[in-house]
Amino acid sequence: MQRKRVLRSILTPMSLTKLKGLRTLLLLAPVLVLTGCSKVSGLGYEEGLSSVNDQSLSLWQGAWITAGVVGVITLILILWPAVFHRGKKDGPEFPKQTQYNVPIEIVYTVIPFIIVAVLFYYTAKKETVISAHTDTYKHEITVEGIQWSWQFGYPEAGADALVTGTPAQPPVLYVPMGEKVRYTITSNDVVHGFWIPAFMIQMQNLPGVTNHLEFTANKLGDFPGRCNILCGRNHSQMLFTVRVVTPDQYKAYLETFKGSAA
Ligand SMILES: [Cu+2]
Repeated sequence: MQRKRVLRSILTPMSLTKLKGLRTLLLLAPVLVLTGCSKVSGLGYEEGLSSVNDQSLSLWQGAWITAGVVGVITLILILWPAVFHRGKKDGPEFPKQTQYNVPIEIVYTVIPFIIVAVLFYYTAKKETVISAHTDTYKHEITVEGIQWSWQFGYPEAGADALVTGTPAQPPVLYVPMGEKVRYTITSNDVVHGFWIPAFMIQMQNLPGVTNHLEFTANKLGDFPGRCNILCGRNHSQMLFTVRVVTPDQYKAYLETFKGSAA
């Protein structure tokens, strides 16, 4: 009895609570939606850095917008009963319990299925473009993962045109701007992950498997590269730098190997 009296004193009249709750929800929803939209500039990624960004950025943004909309709707659905279905002054201790409501159960099964299906469709569509193998690439570069660094090879400059890094001296991967490169991705020992965060790419270096990835870097500059598969003790030191240079500078870089071999 004592507890009921305390509860009654806390509860304001239902009509007032309803109005206040509705006002809060109406104010909250656009604020959440707008803060979500203003962030969708790149969400940590830059536009146009590589041919992969051209595909992945809209997918990344779209997934976040979807998550934002779902999040806002979910929040409203959580707050709604808390605000509008509070215990009534003289109501029973428990509200009406609803079970086995088939239409509601169908709705909350079908909606997530549609969300997953839409995300899957766009992901598969982009992935097909990103991982496509063509014969229109201009250059070839080999990327071998080794515990715990990288070996980059430039077959155009000869079989010996190899750059091998160490954890103490991370290697530099030279890439020509605006020209498509086909990367051959292999491993010398365990599974590694060739990852250039800014370019939105990652592909695993698998022992005994040869992977290929084709993309074009479209902005000059240095970009950090990483291994993103836990591959052993010095995994965190498997760093490299991607240096995007002009096609002429790239040609000159390849010449340095020929010079040293002669
Ligand atoms: Cu690794």
